[in-house]
Amino acid sequence: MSAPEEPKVELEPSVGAVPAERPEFHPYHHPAAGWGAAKSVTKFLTREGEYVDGPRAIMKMNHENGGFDCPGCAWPDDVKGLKLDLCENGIKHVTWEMTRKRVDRHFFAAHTVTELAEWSDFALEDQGRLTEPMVYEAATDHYVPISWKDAFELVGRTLRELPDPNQAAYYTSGRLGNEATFLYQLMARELGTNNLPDCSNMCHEASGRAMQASLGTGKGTVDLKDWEATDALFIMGVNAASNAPRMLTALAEAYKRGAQIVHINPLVEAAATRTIIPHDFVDMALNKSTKTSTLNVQVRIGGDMALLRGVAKAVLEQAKRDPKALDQEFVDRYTEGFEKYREACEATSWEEIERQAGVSRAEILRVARIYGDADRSIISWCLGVTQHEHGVDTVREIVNLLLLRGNLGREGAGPSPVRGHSNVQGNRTCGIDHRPSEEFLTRLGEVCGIEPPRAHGKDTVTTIEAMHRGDVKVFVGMGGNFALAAPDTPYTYAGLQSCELTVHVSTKLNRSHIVHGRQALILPCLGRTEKDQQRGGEQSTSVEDSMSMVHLSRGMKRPASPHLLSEPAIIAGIARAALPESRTPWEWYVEDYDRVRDTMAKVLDGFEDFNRRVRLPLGFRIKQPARELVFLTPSGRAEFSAAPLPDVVPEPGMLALGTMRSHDQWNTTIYSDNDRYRGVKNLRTLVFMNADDMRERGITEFDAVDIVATARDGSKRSVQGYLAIPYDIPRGCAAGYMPEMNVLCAIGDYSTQSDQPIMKHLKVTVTRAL
Ligand SMILES: Nc1nc2c(c(=O)[nH]1)N[C@H]1C(S)=C(S)[C@@H](COP(=O)(O)OP(=O)(O)OC[C@H]3O[C@@H](n4cnc5c(=O)[nH]c(N)nc54)[C@H](O)[C@@H]3O)O[C@H]1N2
Ligand SMILES: Nc1nc2c(c(=O)[nH]1)N[C@H]1C(S)=C(S)[C@@H](COP(=O)(O)OP(=O)(O)OC[C@H]3O[C@@H](n4cnc5c(=O)[nH]c(N)nc54)[C@H](O)[C@@H]3O)O[C@H]1N2
Ligand SMILES: [Mo]
Repeated sequence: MSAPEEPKVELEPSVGAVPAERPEFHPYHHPAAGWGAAKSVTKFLTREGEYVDGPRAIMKMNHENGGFDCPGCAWPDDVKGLKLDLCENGIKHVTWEMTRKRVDRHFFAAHTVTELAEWSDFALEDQGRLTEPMVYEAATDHYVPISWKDAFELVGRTLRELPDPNQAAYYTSGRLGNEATFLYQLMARELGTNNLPDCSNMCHEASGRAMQASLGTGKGTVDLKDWEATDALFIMGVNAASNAPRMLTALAEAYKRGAQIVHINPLVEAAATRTIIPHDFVDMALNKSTKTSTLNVQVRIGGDMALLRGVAKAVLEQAKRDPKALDQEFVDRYTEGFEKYREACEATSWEEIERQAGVSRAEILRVARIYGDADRSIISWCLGVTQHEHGVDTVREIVNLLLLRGNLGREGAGPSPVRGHSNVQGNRTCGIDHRPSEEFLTRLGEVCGIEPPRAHGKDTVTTIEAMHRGDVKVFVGMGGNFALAAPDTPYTYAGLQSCELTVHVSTKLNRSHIVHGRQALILPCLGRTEKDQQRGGEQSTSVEDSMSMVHLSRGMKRPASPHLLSEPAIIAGIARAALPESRTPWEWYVEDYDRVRDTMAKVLDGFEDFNRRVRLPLGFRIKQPARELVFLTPSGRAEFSAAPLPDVVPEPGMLALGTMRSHDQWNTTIYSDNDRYRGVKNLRTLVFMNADDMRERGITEFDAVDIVATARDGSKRSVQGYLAIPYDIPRGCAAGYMPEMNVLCAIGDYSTQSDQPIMKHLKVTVTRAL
């Protein structure tokens, strides 16, 4: 192998990590977004040296006809089009990708991998954008340059030599565009495996499975127009001001129009108070805030299902006096299993509901009254609902409640999950699924002329377990940061390290490059903000948002390095090397992504006439049969579920701990050690606790504590020296940050319903550090 020539890129010295400062905690009393956000953005842009390019690029973001889709969250673009619907965190994500810093071959020559292993995650990503393919050289413990051709050949050869194609796993993080996604799953299936673990396995798997079972579709049924028409919004388990900031606009507009907005969350997050609408310049100038909540209910961690059951019980009790409380006609006509559900509600006592929800009957009745008074209701949720043992049952309970009053298939009503990564929903739509349907595989096989494997593949957790058994030897990460995002950090590290080959397609240096297999490759790709020039001209890729809108995204910046390849080109390169005899026209597809879309249109439901419709000004919406009251369930009707309530109350002395994001992070990417809306500065190794729980344990503010988590199998995992912060959180509950706390999540503690790691309900003890 000969080392390729060095690419010429603009280099800037790195500023290094932000210096450690004294931790601070001052409860936040300002509205969400507004000037606090503007100030934070300015600071961030200045630090990243993006003063000029940043704002100009941002003007191109999320815009009708051109521009790129925000690589941040999956909240839909404003349907009114050209409004400046930006958010602080979207700006950070874009700027993060467009940084002028570069991590080049000189950087890798200057540091061994062992040395880099000592660096913080912040420091690794802060080196800037990757510039050329690198391969790990064991003899020197350095990453050294490798040509694309040799890199593809290394992956191809290793894959060809595997005795069983199921010994490779192909991970996806939700940023991949639809076209790359389609090629990626095609490659895996042509190679003979359905091992397609993805970030969804840790995120909204429960939502998909629950809605599939209840409604025959894995997706929500509402769009932004419904949000604008609804009478009552129920927002469960989402920190919207940080993680879906553009939802703030929808909440403020709903409030102004007199809609009810109920937040159900153990914490009163910033989105549950008031906001200054970020794009409303008059409001900004006048510092005028709008409320974003009419009721906050601080449910116990894991108590949502009990709370929903209580609301349903109240609706059913009310219906005995007032038949209008129930939409009996809808129930009779469109649903199945109502009587059993009614019995389940009646059989669940108020005492049990109160105990499990951690909310009084009186407060539950207030929620029920709001729900009962509203003609049209939307229930929206995110990880606070899904990352639990009983995540599927809880999402099904959400649907149960909606069905009782016919809140489905009409304007302003329905279930509305808030997805995570900008294209995580599109990834699933376009075939990233370790449990693909027979129907999909048959169509894929027919259209693409391959023989897809039928056996289900591995998800995130089972991939890690298989690495330990030696059953998965090659790991390909298409984006993401598997080492840190997955549960049980040391166990995941050991799994990756036992691989024969780890390959990461990435934009920036991260932990997953440092915790590597016997052989390892870093393959740098174009980001979403960058021009993607192929033989057929400049290319666009399509993405799907939380509300099933598919539209095009086109980068406009010069690539961070001339040696970067697009994700489709990298997949095609690997595929050709691994499948030299393949009849799939890999290179031809990459020349013009319209060709990929033409094939996708034949394989995927709802993608007919894809190339034309995706070019419509706002793209197109994938049809949701459930919205038309067509239910692709075994009974052909929407199915009530009558699951018993789980027991979520911690044993005496224990706390239920939820891991979550701070305001200043993107999953495993940490922008700073601050969490502005929760009033925290310069601190991530913390645990939020109820003041009474602290007192009971003799702990005061900023005391160092040890946290020990007990897994189902009785094994224990711990962190030491975390600082305790008294916070407005129900008794028996605690919270702290991922990914630091992933060391506390046992690999075996995943939901028996969704296979999702239980990241929001760890059983822990917290004691003062000695
Ligand atoms: N800026 C930014 N945006 C992001 C991300 C990011 O890291 N940074 N990540 C993206 C991704 S991949 C995802 S999936 C989403 C995640 O978006 P969120 O779901 O908001 O993510 P978390 O930070 O885990 O916050 C969980 C929320 O649920 C609450 N909660 C915890 N336990 C419970 C419970 O038992 N019941 C209820 N009702 N609430 C509970 C917590 O208090 C918190 O408000 O955001 C996406 N957007
Ligand atoms: N304890 C705990 N753990 C969790 C969670 C939790 O709430 N608690 N949440 C889970 C959830 S919801 C999710 S979604 C996962 C997130 O898991 P991942 O999606 O695996 O992690 P990210 O941190 O989003 O990935 C960041 C990396 O993506 C790469 N990247 C960024 N942009 C691009 C691009 O355009 N192309 C490519 N190829 N690479 C790019 C960069 O190299 C960056 O380092 O974490 C999960 N882990
Ligand atoms: Mo996610």
